[in-house]
Amino acid sequence: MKNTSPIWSRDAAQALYDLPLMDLLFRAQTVHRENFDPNKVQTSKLLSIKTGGCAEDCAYCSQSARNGSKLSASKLIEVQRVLTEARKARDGGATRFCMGAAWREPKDRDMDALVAMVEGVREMGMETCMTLGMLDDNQVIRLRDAGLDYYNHNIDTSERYYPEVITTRTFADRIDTMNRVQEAGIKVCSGGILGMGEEVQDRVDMLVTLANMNPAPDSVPINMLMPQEDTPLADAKPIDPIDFVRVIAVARIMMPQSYVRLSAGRSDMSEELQAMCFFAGANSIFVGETLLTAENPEEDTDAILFAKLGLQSETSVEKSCLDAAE
Ligand code: SAM
Ligand code: DTB
Ligand code: SF4
Repeated sequence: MKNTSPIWSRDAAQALYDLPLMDLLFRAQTVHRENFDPNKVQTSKLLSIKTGGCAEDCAYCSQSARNGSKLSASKLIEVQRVLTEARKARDGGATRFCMGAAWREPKDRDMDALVAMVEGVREMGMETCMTLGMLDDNQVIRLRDAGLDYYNHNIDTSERYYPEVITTRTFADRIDTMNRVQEAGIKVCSGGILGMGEEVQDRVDMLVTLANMNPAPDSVPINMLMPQEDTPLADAKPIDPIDFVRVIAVARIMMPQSYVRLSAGRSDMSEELQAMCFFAGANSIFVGETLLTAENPEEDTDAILFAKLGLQSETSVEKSCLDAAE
């Protein structure tokens, strides 16, 4: 069965993190080659379908109403607008379309529109992903029946550090929604953010939690904090880039069959750092010049990087061949 792997202990995970970098990278690249084509990168496009005014107090987020950010709150956007953006993303080569909403949880009155978005994007031949906050059983079933492929719900950090970052929900709330989604047969996308003032132990613990899910998430986004003005983490000390690479490599080794996504923060990363992340086993990125509200490299910049590194975007056909081979 996919992504079933041994239970990882903290000590074993920490021992990987502490390896000499060359040994860690060699192991990660070896595991990567056993499971994926090392020159292919999956590409996803994000769209914010409801921006700002969020009731949660995530200390990193520009969209929290509690952070006093200047970002104004929007309503859920029209289904047709979503489908227009999805078509553009598909024509630009993205294979997965991720729709994100700044909600604590969706309201039942929004469900018909969300279902129509999933159905419409699927009809275009793209994989669908949503990230809408917490979900109850009914909402999970409706999204599953509409054909939702992935649900993104990040644990963001360790259980220990979680209350330092978010107080309006608990780590356990997060795990509950992930279990509900997984039990309904939707694939889970879950990862976290580095550079929020956490200790190395928190990064390791976060990976242990993810790797020990049964199965591990199919997709693991690793975000580098993009400091947002007017948020409590606006002046957080940036993570050392080599430590960032270590986390990617450890994630690759602990979750050999998951897509590890080099997510937010690429616009502030050098080509060399991104290349090292790909070597460490990252094999997915967000494409397009905006994430949800923050910037991302322009398409031309990514095209130049891919050409320099000899990387290619994974096509939907290749993805379905990989799935069929399992
Ligand atoms: N509201 C939903 C939720 O929190 O689950 C979905 C949207 S939320 C913006 C999705 C994820 O984006 C967060 O869990 C976090 O990991 C990431 N994120 C948000 N702001 C970020 C920032 N400033 N830098 C890096 N990652 C960020
Ligand atoms: C994830 O882990 N990163 C994406 C996606 N999942 C939804 C979001 C990144 C957001 C970066 C900040 C912004 O655009 O506001
Ligand atoms: Fe809201 Fe999600 Fe931002 Fe937290 S991360 S404030 S839940 S939009």
